[in-house]
Amino acid sequence: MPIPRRLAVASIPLMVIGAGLGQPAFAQTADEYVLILLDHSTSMGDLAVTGAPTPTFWDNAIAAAQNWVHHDKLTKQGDARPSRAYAVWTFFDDTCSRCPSKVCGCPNTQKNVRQIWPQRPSDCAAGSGGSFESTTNMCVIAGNEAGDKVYDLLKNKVLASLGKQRPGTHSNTPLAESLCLAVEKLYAAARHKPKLLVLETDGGDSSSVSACSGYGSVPLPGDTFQKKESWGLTKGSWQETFLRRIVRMARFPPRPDDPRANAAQEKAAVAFGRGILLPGEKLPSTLRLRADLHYAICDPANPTSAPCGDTDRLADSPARELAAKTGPKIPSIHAGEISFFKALAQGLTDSTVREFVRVPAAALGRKHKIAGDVDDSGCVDDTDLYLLTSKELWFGRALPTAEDAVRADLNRDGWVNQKDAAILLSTWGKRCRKGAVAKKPPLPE
Ligand SMILES: [Ca+2]
Repeated sequence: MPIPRRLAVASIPLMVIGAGLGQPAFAQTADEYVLILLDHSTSMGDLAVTGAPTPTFWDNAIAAAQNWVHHDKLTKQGDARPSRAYAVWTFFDDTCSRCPSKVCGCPNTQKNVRQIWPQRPSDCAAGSGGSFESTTNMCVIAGNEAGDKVYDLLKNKVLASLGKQRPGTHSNTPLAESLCLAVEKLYAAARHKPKLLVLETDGGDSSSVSACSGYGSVPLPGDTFQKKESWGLTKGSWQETFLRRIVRMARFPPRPDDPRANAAQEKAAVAFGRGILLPGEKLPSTLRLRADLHYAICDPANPTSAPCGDTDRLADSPARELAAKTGPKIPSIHAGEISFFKALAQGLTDSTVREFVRVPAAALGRKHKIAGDVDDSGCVDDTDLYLLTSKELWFGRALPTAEDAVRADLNRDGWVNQKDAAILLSTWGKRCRKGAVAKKPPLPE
């Protein structure tokens, strides 16, 4: 297999599964179990816009994950909201710690995943709305009013602080392996309860070495699984091996307590029967997927920054030339990966794929005469804050044609969130008549 130039990888030692797989679960107190998996590979640091140094795909991934958490928080009707257990995982990168003298730049050691949050019971203790479930190592957020604070903690503290941790320069993409571990974790946590995997990625599996790994598949006709062997996926592709693992979860239950036993279960599931995915096998009925795909459209006639210009990507075979000087425009994420996630979302209950495609920075946000004056009334006051935090806009996307959202996107990153509210509050009361503005409110959640 070719090695992607930007993701230079030396030989990868036998993987150590483990981090974050949690303990075997018995008591399941939540109605739903949610795992947020954030691809923290080098290429996630690529620009999500052309013409400005930010936002990156990573910034967008964090904002998109915050958007989902906010969405979940708002599912409260009266006092009724499902109680949900959450955990946040990222790809594990310990490159620096394992280098001699902690000098970065040595061969990559990133492999599979680790749990970022919660790490200890106190991580969930925002008021009385959260509790640490020791059997799953997940944070259960209450369905009532008290849970709001924990949703805010997850959204505005945990995810926001992760946003500041830029991907390293030697971080590869163990996507297939991480997907297997994530679904195994959810299955072990709550076999019979609803499970949700939230995935933020730019694709390009480059370093999976477990039984779940493989080459990239060709795209599926119509982005749907076919009723035939391998469901229309390339035999032995990572997409097919991942599916083989998850459709056989009941027959080969994960062993989160024992990495070696778990790897054996993966291997057995993937090899079961004739190995290939069979037409009669079914996707798990209790699993949902929210996949957010972050990518650029690379135009050979108008080359832009990375990932366009890369000589090869490992997600498919043969490797593609994103650096081609001629030819059609192509997405930086492989067509076989977009197609796979779309088919998966179609095949699973209530599942979604969102595509976050690189846009010109100049198209985002609005420069107001007075920073923070969302409605351009000439004064920064509660009307501006009211508009910015309205249910329709708050923590949502702000792309051209959504005029209200674009006006409220003060830092011009394509989102309306706390970063914009902070700008508004920094100019609170500016140019307003004396005594006409209320005391500056706290940063809204
Ligand atoms: Ca913004």
